[in-house]
Formats: sequence, C-alpha cells, structure tokens
Amino acid sequence: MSSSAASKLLTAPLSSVDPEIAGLIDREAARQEHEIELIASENTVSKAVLEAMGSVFTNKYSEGYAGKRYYGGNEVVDVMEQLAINRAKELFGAEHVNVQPLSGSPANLAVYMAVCKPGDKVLGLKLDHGGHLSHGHPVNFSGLNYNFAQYEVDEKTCRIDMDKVREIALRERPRMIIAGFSAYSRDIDWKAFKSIADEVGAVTFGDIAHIAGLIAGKQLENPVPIFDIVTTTTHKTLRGPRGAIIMTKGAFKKDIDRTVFPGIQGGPHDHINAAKAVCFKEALTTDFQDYAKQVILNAKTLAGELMSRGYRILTDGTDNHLMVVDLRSKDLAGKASEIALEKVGISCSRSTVPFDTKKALDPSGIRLGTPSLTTRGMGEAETKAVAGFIDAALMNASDDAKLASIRGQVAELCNKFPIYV
Ligand code: DSN
Repeated sequence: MSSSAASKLLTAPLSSVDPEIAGLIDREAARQEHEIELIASENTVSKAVLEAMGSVFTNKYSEGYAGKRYYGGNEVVDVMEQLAINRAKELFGAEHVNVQPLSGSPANLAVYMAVCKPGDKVLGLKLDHGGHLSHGHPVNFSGLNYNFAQYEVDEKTCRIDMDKVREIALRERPRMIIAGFSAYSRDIDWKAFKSIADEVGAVTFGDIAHIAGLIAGKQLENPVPIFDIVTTTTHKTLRGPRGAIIMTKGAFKKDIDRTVFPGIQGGPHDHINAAKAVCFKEALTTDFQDYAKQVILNAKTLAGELMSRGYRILTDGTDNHLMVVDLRSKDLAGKASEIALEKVGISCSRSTVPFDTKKALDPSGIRLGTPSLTTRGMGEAETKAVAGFIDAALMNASDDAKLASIRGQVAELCNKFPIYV
C-alpha cells in the first residue's frame, strides 16, 4: 500500500472501508431499536459513552499508572485516568479505585491473586443459586485454583440464610468471603457478611457487578464503606462501557494495583477508561438516581404482573433490577421459553433455579431484568404491557402466527421509545 493510500484509509468512513461490518452494525442497531432487552446484565449506553469508546485513546499504550508509565506520551492519559478514578471514588465513597481491569472476571482474578495463595479457602455463593462463575465454580479459574466452600440459598425462601453462611464460615475458616451475585433479587446484608468475616478473620470481597448502578443511584445500600474490596463491571446497571473497576480500602491498594499491572494485564484500554469516566459523571447526576429508582419500580411491576398471571418468581418478588422466573410453575422450560421470547423480539437469558434438576443449557428458569428498557424511557405502564407480551408468547410458543402478531405489538411499543434516533 502506498503512503497516500494508507493515509486515505485513515479518514475513509467505515461504510466504504468495510461495508460488511458497517452493515452488521446497522443491523444490530436496528435490532436493539425494535426489540425489548430484558437481559438483566445488559444496558444501553449514551452516545457520549459510545463516543469516548470510539476515541483516539484507543491508539495509546499506557502500561503503569498515572505519573509512573512505561511509555512516553501519556500526559493526557494520566489526566483522563485520574479523572475516572476521582469520579469513581466520589460515586462510591471509595478510598482507592483501580479503573484498569478489562472486565469483571479479570477484576475478580486480581482480587484472588492479591489476597489469597492458590489452595486458600474461599467462601462464595454457588452459581446455580445465583452466584457467578468466578465465585468458585469448578470449571472456572476460581474453583480450579482456590479451595472453595459454597453457600446456597434456602430451599423454601430462595434467600441467603445468614445463619447458614455463619455456620459454614465458622466451620471452614475461609481466607476470604465473597458476597455478590448474578441472579439473586434480594438485598444483600453487607453488615452481616462483614461481621461473620470479622469473627473468622476473613477478608470481605463484594462483587456488585449487577447492582452497581442501583448503588450509585442511591437506591441500594453501598458496601464500599463496609467491605475490604469491592469489584464491579461498568456495563450493567451502571450503564457504561464494557469493563470493570476495583475499589479497596487503603490497606489493599498496593497489592491490588500491583496485581492488576503487571500481575495480570499489560496496557490498559484507555478508550474504555475514558468512557468509564463519562459513565461515572453521568451516574453522579440526580437524573441517574431517578433512573435507578425507575429500574427497581419497573422490576417490581414486572414481577408483580407475572406473579398475578401464575408465574413463580423466586423469593416472590425483587428488591433490585432482576428476577428469576421458575417456569415449572407453568410447565415450561428455560430454553424453549428463551426461544419463544426471541421470536417476539424480547431478549432474556435462560437460568437455572436453585436445586434445579435440569442442566444449565436447558434449565428450569429465565432471568429477566429492567435496566435497558428503563434507559429507553419505559415506565410501569409499558412494563405491564411487556409482562402481557411475555405471557402471551410463552402461552403460544408453538403458534407462529400468534408469535408474529405479538412481535408486531413489541415493535410498536419500541417505536414509541427510540434509542439513538
Ligand atoms: N454474564 C453476566 C451475567 O449475565 O450476569 C455475568 O458476568
């Protein structure tokens, strides 16, 4: 390629450089505009966050931390990263924040490596009871490298029983106790976890990936002042770019920073960190607090509507943005239900339920969440309509004509709540 051809390429639009990818981006944008997103871990970011992600910060290498980089030309990156740190500290009241983790699992890996030696005992919530792969599942690095004891939810209430957690902690004497989840719809008693950890001399590790936006929006209790270390992804309820941060008490600052870099990662993704800074700024507003409140109102509405139609919702409701529907209450299964909903333009994720007798690929439940639908402006009235679409789709899963008609109604509702247009 001649140098003039190369420089032409620098400024040519995507649609002419790579029409295939440009077309796929357009298709995905249209899908998101015309469908309802109920995947509890997804959200819809602002144009400002998108712009920061697509910025020239992607060109930079910045191994190290502000003022101590292993590459030149980082004077602008230093200011940007420090801004992201300061905003995250203000948002969560954190003593120290590392904004470099590439995503949730690498952030959690950094915590394990900073706090534990391989083989150390760790206590975490079991995956099929609402926990996360990185909280000790045997196929994950966590379960492979550390000696896990796992707590479960109570079979009747489907809630975490703190007396049981204490009993296991006293028996197992873990080095670290994890509180956090991917599919649990009730408040976590952070203080009770901390008191159990203090009793057995364990480090407290909170994973607030799912509820960080609800905490930042002042709707749920903040564990950051209570726990030793708290991680979160930035792309779920927090509504930022895909990535993560680690918040620590001062005592863990050095070990966490050293473990993120050079322990695990090389250069941080500066364009993503710039977008994290934007998302923290957005989350510091009162508008965001209103958003977080509405997410929960919508989730409670969705749970209530489904329960009134005879669906069993684990724990009989929700305190946050998500719920797990036990489809056995309607003689349905997770995979087929996920597919039926996909056919009407509603995305959700199949989910195991505690003590499930079915396998993860076709479990007994689905997980639903309201962060994305709320971002596009839908409130309780629309959420009630969505509950009706879900019920109608699941009750007519093998009737393609009926599903097509529901799909039309879903698209009609979405058209009233445009995202980026
Ligand atoms: N995969 C995410 C979720 O859906 O909850 C957690 O990493």
